Amino acid sequence: MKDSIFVKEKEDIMSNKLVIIPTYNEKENISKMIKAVMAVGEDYDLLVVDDGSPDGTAAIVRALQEESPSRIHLIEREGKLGLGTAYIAGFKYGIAKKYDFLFEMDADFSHSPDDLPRLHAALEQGFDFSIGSRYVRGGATKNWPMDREILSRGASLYVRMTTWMPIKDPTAGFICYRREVLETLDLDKVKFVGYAFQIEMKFSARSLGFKSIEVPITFTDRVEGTSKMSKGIISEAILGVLKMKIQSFSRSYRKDVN
Ligand SMILES: Nc1nc2c(ncn2[C@@H]2O[C@H](COP(=O)(O)OP(=O)(O)OP(=O)(O)O)[C@@H](O)[C@H]2O)c(=O)[nH]1
Ligand SMILES: [Mg+2]
Repeated sequence: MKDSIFVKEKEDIMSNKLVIIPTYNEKENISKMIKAVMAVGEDYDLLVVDDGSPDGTAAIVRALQEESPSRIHLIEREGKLGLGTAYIAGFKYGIAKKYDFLFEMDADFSHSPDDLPRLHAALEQGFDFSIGSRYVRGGATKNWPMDREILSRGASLYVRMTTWMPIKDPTAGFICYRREVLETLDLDKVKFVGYAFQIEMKFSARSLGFKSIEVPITFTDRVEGTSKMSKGIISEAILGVLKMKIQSFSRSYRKDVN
């Protein structure tokens, strides 16, 4: 009898949330980040998707995994395959393990792990995915150079005009999804790898009728490590987003169910 009560309690505290963090050369940030996510609550597990970082990021994750093997997960890929495909690999992992809520978050502390519960709480009001947003009332950017802020705001305006999405921060990469959204979407058809990946995910989910909400966050420029932002990522977005909108009139985003 005592045993069965114990088993029940264990089930109750089992994690139903998975925070997915893609990494490429984040040795300065990753252990602090893992500890910060672990401290958010027992119901938060973490999955790092590392692309063979030459700086040994994965080895740091493996060492910390020994302390909490059931809560820290790691996918190691051969080389730098891009943020978009890293998240797709993470989503598939989280779906297979039946996590109810899956988060996207950067490793560089631009997104604060302390905001994870607020992103989750927004879904309890009936939304399907929540977006940590810099550009709604209460949101902000901290320590961002003027040129980055202009680029980001310009990109947001361009995306809103092109896609007609009523989202103030369409390139945001701090998200909480209900599992159902990612199960319904055809993840194998997601095309973009960089900035545009974030836009495509929101656009596809909304095209399938899923409801989103923006939650104000303060986005802080990375203090440690180096940015992976490139010109290629920006040019992919400019024409790509326009093409995405045109193609959306004649395609489905739903995964085929046989
Ligand atoms: N697995 C994987 N992770 C990546 C790749 N490119 C970037 N990342 C990670 O994705 C997250 C966001 O990348 P950042 O370099 O911070 O890019 P950014 O936020 O657009 O640029 P900054 O604002 O300059 O930091 C970080 O955790 C990176 O380590 C990639 O090709 N593969
Ligand atoms: Mg960053």
